[in-house]
Amino acid sequence: MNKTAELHARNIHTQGYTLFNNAIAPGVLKSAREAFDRIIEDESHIGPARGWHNKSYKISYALPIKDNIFRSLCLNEKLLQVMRNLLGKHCYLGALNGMTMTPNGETQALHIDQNEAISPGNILRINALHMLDDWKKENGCTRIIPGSQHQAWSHNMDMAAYEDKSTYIEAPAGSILAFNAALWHAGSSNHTTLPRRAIHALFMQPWIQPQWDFKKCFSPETIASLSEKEKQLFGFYQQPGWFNHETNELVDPLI
Ligand SMILES: O=C(O)CCC(=O)C(=O)O
Repeated sequence: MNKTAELHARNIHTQGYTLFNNAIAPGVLKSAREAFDRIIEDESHIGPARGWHNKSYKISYALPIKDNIFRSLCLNEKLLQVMRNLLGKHCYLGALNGMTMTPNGETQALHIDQNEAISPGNILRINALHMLDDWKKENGCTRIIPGSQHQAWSHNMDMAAYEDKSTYIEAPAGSILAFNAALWHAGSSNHTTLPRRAIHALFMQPWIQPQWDFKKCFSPETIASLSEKEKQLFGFYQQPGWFNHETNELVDPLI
């Protein structure tokens, strides 16, 4: 890894997060915004009833099956080398969702993005939030509590009591905020008239179950068009090793 990648990895170990600047090419940013807006609009007839559109945000799940731009968005070597360093070379994307904080919406409570309440010293998952807009406190940027990935978390805690420790992550569109999924964080209330958009790319260690089994999500036609890199990224090879009784060979799909 180069020095910059090492610094990102160290930041995630120590403070729980890091920020990549200028990480999304302008053309990709434009296409991702257009595709995301269209998808949110297309789902507006089902979003509220399913809880995807609520008082604080609108969310859309499994984006790579809805537009091809989300197949390539995370094939970003600068990000991937840090993910592989921290999660292992066979790490993969277990979810790729989009979220926008609704104008004049409510704030989210501080939380973590995994079921394991504490995994001291271990990084199981990293959420890489791709910013499609300039992020400011005013438009509901993510807030985090630096170092909180080392503390136990529970649904019963009064999270409002920790708000004074939070840092608002302000950064220009095209940046990526990557954080240990055990870091306490939340989307904040958006006080502007425009949505605040982000694509959440959840990287995980190879032995962890994904949120989405992309092998099942993609159509056979799309699977036929995926590159090897895309298949690896979307977890097509994540399965336990097995013993082939016909050839008496051990088969490890990850090698
Ligand atoms: O988009 C954000 O600001 C963070 C949202 C979040 O933390 C979540 O939905 O789990």
